[in-house]
Amino acid sequence: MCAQRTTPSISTSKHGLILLGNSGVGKSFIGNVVLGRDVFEHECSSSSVTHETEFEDYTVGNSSYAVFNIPGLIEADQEAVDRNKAEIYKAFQQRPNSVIAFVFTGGSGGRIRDEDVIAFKAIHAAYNFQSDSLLLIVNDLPLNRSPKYEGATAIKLQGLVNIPNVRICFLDRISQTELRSNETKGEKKHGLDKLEQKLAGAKSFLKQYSASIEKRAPGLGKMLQTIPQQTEREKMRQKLIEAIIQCTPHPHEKQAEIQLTVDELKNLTEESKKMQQAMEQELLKRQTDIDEQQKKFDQLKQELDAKPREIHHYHEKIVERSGGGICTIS
Ligand SMILES: Nc1nc2c(ncn2[C@@H]2O[C@H](COP(=O)(O)OP(=O)(O)O)[C@@H](O)[C@H]2O)c(=O)[nH]1
Ligand SMILES: [Mg+2]
Repeated sequence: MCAQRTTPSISTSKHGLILLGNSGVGKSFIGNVVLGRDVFEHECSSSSVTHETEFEDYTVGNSSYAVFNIPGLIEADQEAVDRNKAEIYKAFQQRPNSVIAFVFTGGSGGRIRDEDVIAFKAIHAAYNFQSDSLLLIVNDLPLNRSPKYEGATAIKLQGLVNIPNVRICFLDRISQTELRSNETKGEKKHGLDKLEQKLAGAKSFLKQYSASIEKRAPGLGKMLQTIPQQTEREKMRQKLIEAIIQCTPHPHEKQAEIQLTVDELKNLTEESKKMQQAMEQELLKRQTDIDEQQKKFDQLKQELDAKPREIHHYHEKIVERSGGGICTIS
């Protein structure tokens, strides 16, 4: 049985956001951040928390799209791997027309893990992802990483997955206190998130208030305006949604079964290690490319930091994109 958060009879979504990746990389957590509420169970454990494919509709006005929470792929025993494959197939059957976000963990000091590359390649070989509808996410990155980390890793990942110019989104590690949403788990809301509505109202009030203060006490009003800081989660959500709306959902048809057996893992890992070493060597010769890529990521970060937007801006933007956007109902 496929567990579904949104009852199919209620679901209005035709498109989906399918979050893939190994167990523990942060898929459920990222799904919750995108949805703006804690719907999916996420936990730190050696065995995976998500065993069955489930989805939750994210509604924007009259339109919605399904955010999928799927088990990881690689596990210690073959039976579990095969069960996971079946759960992955279910998501593609339910919403073939989707954006695919594949999550790598950056939690091991920013290093790209071989098992993540292996899982990506196995699923990619079965579905032949188009770069337009694909987003790679590197999650849980240490804040003290090298200033050229994104530039170098973007080039490395493109080489490892063999997809030139694939979209990549790098996510900072969120502090423990912000891992849970302020919302009660499972609480379902419609339209704008209540919390965001309140925040938007408070921000707008503060803007007017600080403008009037600024007239009387120059400097003080400006200071007041900068007080409502975005939380780490809000920043993460903004970055994620910015990246997701750049993607266009494409129909995905299974071209072949996902080929992955536990017995093959050792050899595949050796192969991946060799490839990573070769990429490291290549990176030494590509400093100019790394700098160029890094500039793009720094620029994006600056833009997001300078202009934090409320999430309803994206709702408008997504609705505006009718015809090609992820949330469009045709
Ligand atoms: N501190 C921290 N923990 C994270 C972050 N992203 C994910 N996690 C944790 O990593 C663990 C696995 O996440 P989960 O979403 O369950 O992974 P999944 O198996 O891919 O769905 C959970 O304990 C998350 O709270 C992050 O940015 N910061
Ligand atoms: Mg999960």
